[in-house]
Amino acid sequence: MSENKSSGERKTTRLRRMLNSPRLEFLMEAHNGISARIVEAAGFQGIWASGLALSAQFAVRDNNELSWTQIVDMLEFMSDATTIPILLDGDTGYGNFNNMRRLVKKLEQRGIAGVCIEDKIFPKTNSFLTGKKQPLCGIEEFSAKIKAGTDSRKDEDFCIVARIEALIADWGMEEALRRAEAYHEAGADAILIHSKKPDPDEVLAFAERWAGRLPLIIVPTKYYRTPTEVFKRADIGMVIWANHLLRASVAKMSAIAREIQRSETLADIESQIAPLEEIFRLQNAEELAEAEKRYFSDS
Ligand code: SPV
Ligand code: MG
Repeated sequence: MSENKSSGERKTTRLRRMLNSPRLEFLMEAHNGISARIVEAAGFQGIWASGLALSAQFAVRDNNELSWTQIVDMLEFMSDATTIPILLDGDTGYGNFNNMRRLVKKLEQRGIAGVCIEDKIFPKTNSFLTGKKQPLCGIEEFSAKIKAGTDSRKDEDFCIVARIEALIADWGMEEALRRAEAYHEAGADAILIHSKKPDPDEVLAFAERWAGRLPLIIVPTKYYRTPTEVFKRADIGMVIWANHLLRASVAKMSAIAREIQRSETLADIESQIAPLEEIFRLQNAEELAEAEKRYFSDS
């Protein structure tokens, strides 16, 4: 089990505490070791290991093209690089109840604090990709997947979040609420209600009818103009900023690559990028320098 060295509290317990806190809490997306470290350094208390961002940084699609073990391997780097909890965007659990059981076991071994699974069908498609209407998993089958997950965790604070795609898939509010009720019953620790609308109306309507029966998580990627105060008033428990470091890095990398290609010199861009010292700092080079003093007698 993974402990935070400074507080002694397990990462799982920390995430659970965030979910149950009366304050609005925030998770920021990360997709590799260095971005995870940047999230913690910025002051965030938790990390969203985004399926979209993890896929994109390997330049593959958010359609389960990445194998689940490739994801778990990257998560290990992210967890090693940080002391704050990581909630994995676990897509559909990468299969049925049995795959879910194995996923939970492996995530616990790698120090991950929780997993969010969505009620779509493997292989999934990103919720914001337009195209054919997305099918949903049956309520009973998905509830069993949640139960299999909770039954197989060794650490009772490992969090299992149920993500409802009924609004995304245009199945309506009543279906979304029916599903939330069933997933609560199955033992989920929180509900993530997702929406692709440019305003928060349906998420707020859901929150009002859900009435705090379990902590509610939202992902305001599409309704990004909504002031955070609105989420606080609606008693939302957690906001996930789901893909913003990936998008920031793509924008900046593209601009710098174009600039160097055009100008054939580094003279104009040095001041626009992170100094090398910042990279060494993020790699914790200092710790190795200290260790060398301890272990190399001639240094
Ligand atoms: C992700 O970050 O991969 C998510 C959130 O699942 S979304 O892309 O908004 O569906
Ligand atoms: Mg995802």
